[in-house]
Amino acid sequence: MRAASTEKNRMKARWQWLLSGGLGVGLIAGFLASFTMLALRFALGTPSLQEVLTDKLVSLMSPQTFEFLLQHTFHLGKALSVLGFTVALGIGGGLVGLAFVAALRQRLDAWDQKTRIAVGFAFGAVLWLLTVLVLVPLAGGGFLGADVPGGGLSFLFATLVAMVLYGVTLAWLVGEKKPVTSTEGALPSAQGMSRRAFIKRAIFFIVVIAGVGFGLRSIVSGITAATRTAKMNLRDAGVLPPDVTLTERFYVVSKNFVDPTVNANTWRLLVQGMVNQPLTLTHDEVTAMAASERYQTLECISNEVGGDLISTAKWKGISLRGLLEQAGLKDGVKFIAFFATDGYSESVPLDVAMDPEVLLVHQMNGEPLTREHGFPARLLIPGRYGMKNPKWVERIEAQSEEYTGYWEERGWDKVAEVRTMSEVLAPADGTTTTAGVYRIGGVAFSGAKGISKVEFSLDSGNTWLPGTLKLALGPYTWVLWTADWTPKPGRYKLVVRAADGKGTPQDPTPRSPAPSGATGYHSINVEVS
Ligand SMILES: Nc1nc2c(c(=O)[nH]1)N[C@H]1C(S)=C(S)[C@@H](COP(=O)(O)O)O[C@H]1N2
Ligand SMILES: [Mo]
Repeated sequence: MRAASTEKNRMKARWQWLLSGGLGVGLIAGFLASFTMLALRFALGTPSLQEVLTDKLVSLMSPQTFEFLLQHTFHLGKALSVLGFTVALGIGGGLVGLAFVAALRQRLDAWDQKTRIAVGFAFGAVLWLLTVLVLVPLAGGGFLGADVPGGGLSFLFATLVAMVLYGVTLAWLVGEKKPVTSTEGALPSAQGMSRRAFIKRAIFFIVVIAGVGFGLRSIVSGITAATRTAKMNLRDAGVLPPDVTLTERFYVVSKNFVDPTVNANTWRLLVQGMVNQPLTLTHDEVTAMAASERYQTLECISNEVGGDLISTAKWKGISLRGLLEQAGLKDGVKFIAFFATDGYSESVPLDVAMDPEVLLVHQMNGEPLTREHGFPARLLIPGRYGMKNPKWVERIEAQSEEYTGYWEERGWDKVAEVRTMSEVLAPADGTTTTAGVYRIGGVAFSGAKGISKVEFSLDSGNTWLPGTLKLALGPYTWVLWTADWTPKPGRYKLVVRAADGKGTPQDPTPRSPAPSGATGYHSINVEVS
């Protein structure tokens, strides 16, 4: 009877130990490792495993889902996904810890601390190999992280540090939590702790605090940056925007959790592939080349009807054609591909690339490009949606085959020609005012096709009146339109439509942005009392 209950208690103790010793310790080690991975992301500038996994998640989304997220919480979504994977890796660490202890239970008791730490080190190294040989390739990061943008050795190093930290912490803490079966197995008392043991502990706690602290900091800064972009007030409600958008109010779209910070001193522009003379240009060389300046509007292909992912700037840069001619194209070149620091890529057929109007720009509104708009250089192509204008360009490659770019691979239109659009921005949708004289207006854009006409309707599209067009700043910019309106009291649905330079009317069929850009007329509701 007594023996049976002792046996029961021992079983219970074992299970408790397994849970607290395996799962609990695994969770501590797991979270420590995943936070450390994030912390190293900022120290080394290499994307974390969490970002590689987030990229995979983004690439699995249909253009529709992606488009939906972009309109709502994409910027925050990327940060939340990184946070989610951080938690998932921590929990994964807990489960692996449980398995580790269950498998090695007997032996763990026999090993001394040194042996356990050595085993933990080896275990961490095995987990690292599994990560870079299996998990990362499955997540699209390539064998040994070869395709992790800006990754390379620092990515391997960061993941190795995190995994070894995990293994060692796990094996070490498991020993500390050995079940107390007799007095000799009890935890050493504080006075009994040797100087060396104390120092080891102190070092461990410093690592924990640094790892978790910096990891938390990077999550907070990622989320703060994301929230800032998501909340960016791109334009003032109810007023006509200026012809040229201030750089700080120019819309920002990127696939990244953290955008690359490129060092101008070490940056090189490579022109390679099927060329006679590959080029390697420094930042000084690129900015010293003959440049041209022009105004151009960019619009994201994900911009909804009436959306604000559209802005205009004055850009300055060098001719892509000039670069390609300097390198000398070989026979058989059909496509020019562009590769960016963040792993983004794009391509255009040769004839498009040879259009003398295609620029590699390094200035925006009279200043060097800002980081979020692609410092030090980005492509500027007339008539195409934003996605065809890669930022942070570092390599241009002449190829004989069609190359599928980042968003095209995820289902978006490979030509991505801007569809004619128009918006009514003044007054704001849902405005209630009193009778008076109003100037209404908005913008119209067709990429490189020009705008010949904007019309608006005050009666849901039954009758149309001409808007007045302001002279465009250039052939590739939006056009501001206005009209004077002296309404009588009532409810109005204001609708707008445009026609391109050839008079081709804007497509009235409502279509969401994915996969080739939104169509349909923009309208707003106004009440005049
Ligand atoms: N390297 C790189 N270039 C990129 C992207 C990106 O994620 N990475 N996003 C593209 C998309 S979808 C758009 S709409 C434009 C946005 O440019 P902007 O942020 O300067 O407005 O950049 C394009 N170029
Ligand atoms: Mo975009």
